[in-house]
Amino acid sequence: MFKVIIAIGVVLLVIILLTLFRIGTLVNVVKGTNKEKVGSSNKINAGLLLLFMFVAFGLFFWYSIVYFDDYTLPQASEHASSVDFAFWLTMGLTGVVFVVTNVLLFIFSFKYQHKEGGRGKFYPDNTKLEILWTVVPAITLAGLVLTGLSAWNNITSKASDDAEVVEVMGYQFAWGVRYPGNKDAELGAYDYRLIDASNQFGIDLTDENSYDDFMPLELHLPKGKEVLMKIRARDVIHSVFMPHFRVKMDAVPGMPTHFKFTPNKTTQEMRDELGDPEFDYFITCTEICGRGHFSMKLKVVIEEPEAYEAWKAEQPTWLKLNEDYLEKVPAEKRELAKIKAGIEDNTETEASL
Ligand SMILES: [Cu+2]
Repeated sequence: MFKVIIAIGVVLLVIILLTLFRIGTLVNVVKGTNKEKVGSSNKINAGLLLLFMFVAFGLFFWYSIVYFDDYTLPQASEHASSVDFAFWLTMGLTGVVFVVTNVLLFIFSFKYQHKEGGRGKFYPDNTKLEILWTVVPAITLAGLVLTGLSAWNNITSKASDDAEVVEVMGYQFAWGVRYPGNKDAELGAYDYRLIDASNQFGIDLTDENSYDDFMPLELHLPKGKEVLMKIRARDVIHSVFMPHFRVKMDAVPGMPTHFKFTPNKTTQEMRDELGDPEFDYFITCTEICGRGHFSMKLKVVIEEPEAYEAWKAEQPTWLKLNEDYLEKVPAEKRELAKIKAGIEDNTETEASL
């Protein structure tokens, strides 16, 4: 409330100053003392532009320094350094150009403000200069694009055959994850028309690969192993953001995307590094997707491969937790489904599989 009052006060003050200024100008006109071609507002504007430069750059540097740690989180994946390199190279080059051009912009607008009797210099063209300011940015930008492209290819190229596959789905307002299961390494087929309150992934139960799929409430991944994250969205556009892994990819309904990366620090190692025993990795949503956008956060656990395998083996399949969906499995596949889903603890049948 207090802030609103201050804001209203500032606005009123500006209006009063402007009104006083207008009155002053009108008085001059009436008195006939206003002989200048360009009024004093020209000088004031030039001064205000200079003032704006100091205030804006002050805020720019202040913000960059205060929040520096928030956008330079410690890295936790193998490709993170290539992303950071592309980021800082771009930031460095564009940052320098941004500061130099803007300082000149405001200084020139002050220095070359209108003066009585001042004359402009006629300088129509300079071919050498034009070639220089075309070629240098062209080469620089091509370099930036190539650095970015190489980092992009690194994360979107085909994953190796033994990569850990996990599916992440964004919906209003949470993340769901699906694993291919312990009996086969394939994610089952899906169809958005099969989505209902329990079958949130639209799993197609005519596909044998779906019987052992499981959907835990946390995302677990092994350290040091390539992960292929298959990403989709159920309703609107979301975006997977795992800042420590430098993973960021849009989740678009009807257009599956993917991201390949290798985590290289377990949750415990990161806790030790940060000296924070409470620390957890997370996936968050970085695309404003509606009222509950802020709550789209899912815990990510990175473990040593042995611990990861043990965790995986313990996960109950989705079909086991939703046994009534067995009736959607074609009759001839029902026995197989029960075995793969771990519904019947029948080691004999399992062995004969
Ligand atoms: Cu979202």
